[in-house]
Amino acid sequence: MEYTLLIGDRSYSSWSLRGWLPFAAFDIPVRVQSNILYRAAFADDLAAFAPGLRSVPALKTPQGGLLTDSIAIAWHLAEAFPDRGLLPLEPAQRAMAQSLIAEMHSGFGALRSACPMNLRNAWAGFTPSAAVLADLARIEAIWATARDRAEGPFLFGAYTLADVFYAPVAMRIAGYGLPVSDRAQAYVAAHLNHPPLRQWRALGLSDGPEQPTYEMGLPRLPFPITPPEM
Ligand SMILES: N[C@@H](CCC(=O)N[C@@H](CS)C(=O)NCC(=O)O)C(=O)O
Repeated sequence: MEYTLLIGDRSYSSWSLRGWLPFAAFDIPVRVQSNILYRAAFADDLAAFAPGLRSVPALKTPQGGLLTDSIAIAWHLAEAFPDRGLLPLEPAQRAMAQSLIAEMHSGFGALRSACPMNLRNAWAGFTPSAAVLADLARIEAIWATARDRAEGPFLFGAYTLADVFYAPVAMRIAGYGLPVSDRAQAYVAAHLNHPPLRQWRALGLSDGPEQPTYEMGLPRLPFPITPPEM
């Protein structure tokens, strides 16, 4: 028995990315079932995975459990694999990581709605609203607090679930050219260089057609992942 994870289009589904990254980053075996958002059959595919399911990601555990939300998947895996570093061990750092994850999961609505994650291409000329800038200011502040003690490129030095939850934020900053400090840009670059993230992006390019709903009506730029993908 193994985990089975249901996801949406890798290029667009930021919550699916948060569901999948822990498996790739912490070397936990998983069988992935991918789906295409907004197709007529999407609801049927969700129902076939679990009756009444309304969104991705969703995870079936080897013990027959069902988790229907990215944060539940994160907490489950942190409990199930306590020795793999999914959360910092030091109690104050661990509490901060849990808080950062929860704040991401429940917040930053202005950034999320104005800048949908799109890993197919970047956009030129995006002008962030005051609300988006306020979200970015808060994100920069909490990243800086975490990174003050970090020895390594990620929020708590080594990669943890906190980075999993902010990976799509980093992709938005990269893809929309959002204005952040050099320090925050260095953290964004750590995500752009993270092999699981690069693998996810590469797989997403052949997931399905471009989704018109993510068209921003702005000039397109190549997505800023360099050097060339694996
Ligand atoms: N709070 C949920 C959000 C999941 C979510 O909104 N997923 C989107 C894709 S990124 C979805 O499945 N949408 C289905 C739809 O809009 O029909 C989580 O953290 O897992």
